[in-house]
Amino acid sequence: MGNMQQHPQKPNGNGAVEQYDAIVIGAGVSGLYQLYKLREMGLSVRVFEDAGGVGGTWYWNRYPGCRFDSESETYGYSWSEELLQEWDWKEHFSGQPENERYLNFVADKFDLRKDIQLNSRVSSAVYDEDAHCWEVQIEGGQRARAQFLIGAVGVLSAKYMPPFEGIDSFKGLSFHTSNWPKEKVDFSGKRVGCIGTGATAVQLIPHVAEEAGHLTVFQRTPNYCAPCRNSEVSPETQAAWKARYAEIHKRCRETSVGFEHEFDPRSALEVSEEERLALYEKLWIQPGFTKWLGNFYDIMTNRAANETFSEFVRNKIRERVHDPEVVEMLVPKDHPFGAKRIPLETHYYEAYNRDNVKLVDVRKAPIERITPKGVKTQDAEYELDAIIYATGFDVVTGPLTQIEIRGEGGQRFKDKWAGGPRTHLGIQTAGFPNFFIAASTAFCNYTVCAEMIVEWIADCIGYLREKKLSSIAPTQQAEDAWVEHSNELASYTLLTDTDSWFMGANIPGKARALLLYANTVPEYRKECQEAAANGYQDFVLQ
Ligand code: N01
Repeated sequence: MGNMQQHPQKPNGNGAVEQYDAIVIGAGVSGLYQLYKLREMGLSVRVFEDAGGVGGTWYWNRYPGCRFDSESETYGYSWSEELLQEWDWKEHFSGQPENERYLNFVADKFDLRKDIQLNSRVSSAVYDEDAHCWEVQIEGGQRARAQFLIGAVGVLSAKYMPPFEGIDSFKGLSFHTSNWPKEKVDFSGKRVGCIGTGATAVQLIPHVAEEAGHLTVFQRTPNYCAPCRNSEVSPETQAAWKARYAEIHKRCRETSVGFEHEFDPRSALEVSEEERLALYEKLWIQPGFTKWLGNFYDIMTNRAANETFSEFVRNKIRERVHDPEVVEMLVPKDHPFGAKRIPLETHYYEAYNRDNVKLVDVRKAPIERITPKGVKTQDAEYELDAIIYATGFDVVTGPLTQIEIRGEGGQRFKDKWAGGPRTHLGIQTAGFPNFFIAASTAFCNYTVCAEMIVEWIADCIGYLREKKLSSIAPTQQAEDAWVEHSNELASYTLLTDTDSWFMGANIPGKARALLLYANTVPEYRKECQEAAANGYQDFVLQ
């Protein structure tokens, strides 16, 4: 797994301030490509990465069953034909170990490690208005300066731990899924509790159920989980992908959400019930997000249309779980299908047919505290040897607001974003010149949009250098207009009236705002391209 020796070592903190053209925070999917792009343009670049290895999400989330929900051939980078031809995906929905290997392979192939400093958490970044550059401080005291600062910290990287009383008093083992140990955790014979039933828990639960002596799942809200239908990639399929990668990527750039799937342009309500059900059955047996993203377009915009599919999925769940009481606990009734992220599952519902698995409704009887012995809800105490917190993330805003970022006039990024993300194009924010956010916040197959954003940033930096300009930041008007436009688009969907991490509603006290951009990928790309093609009119250039 990669050669740690090739990474620059962290200095002890007393040395001189290092100087680079660009500093990238994070060596995940976006950060690695951003480094490659900027270095290709001749910039000196330093990546600071908190983790002990590259990979971002695929470094931290090592829990059993972790895999991506995108088809492998569409999730991998599209920007190097050589890479596409050299890398073989083993599974249609590739698992964490393979994804981490892939990103390490990329780091080695493109000799990226020499510019990535691991175990280096950025604690602050302060803009120097006179010099038009950023000064970054690493925990431990090291300092570095660069004209350009790129936050490639991902959207799902700041873990959320509910503030249960007594967490530290638990005598057994505790894990958060996004900070899972590298060594295999042995649950055999143990009494394990899992708090949460989001996409992460849905992947993990069947594996832990098989291994543990007993598993108690603490569920607050059931989800509409759809079958992943993962399988191994045959040599023939591999060869076929390699022959048509250009076509696959072109398709992903043209569809609404960056997958090969595309919504059906018909309304669910304009066809006969027979025709509707026939499509639902056809979608159901296909792998991946087809059931969501290949469905009638208005299941995401019209409650009545949505209900036809929501009920179809509820019935699919009812068919798979034996105990009628458990079934009713697992069937979602409080939100429409797709208004929360759909978890893809393999044997998830069957886990609840096992004798060693118990589902506990913590909406009815909430968790009161963690005790030395286990989990205490309002009506019982569950004695456990291990607790797994599959409790999610402080999404989109968390990864950036936990860094002390200060822009023009010393203004704090954290204060600016207290009411929700404020950007132009999702990439820059007014008052923070030369600071770019290289993370995809669109509803999109992650890599597809991330690549587009990384390239936009690289082109923008290229433009500044060519024109001998020292800084760029969006105008306040452009930012206000973008926020308004994003909110308007969101209001046309069913996303805004459901509590989910999409709305920041998973974190008590977090401002309610749609954290993702609800436009189609082609429209979003067009908006970004136009912003550059018109000479960055919506930006202040100095
Ligand atoms: O997090 P979540 P996640 N008491 O926020 C529960 C991506 N992902 O890590 O729903 C009791 O969805 C909470 O309950 P509720 C994907 O985008 C991708 O599962 O708020 N329970 C919920 O059940 C995904 O959407 C892949 O009522 C509490 C759970 O914890 C995103 O990551 C794979 C609680 C948190 O679910 C996040 O998924 C996996 C409390 N106090 C994940 N607080 C891939 O495909 C929270 N919960 C790559």
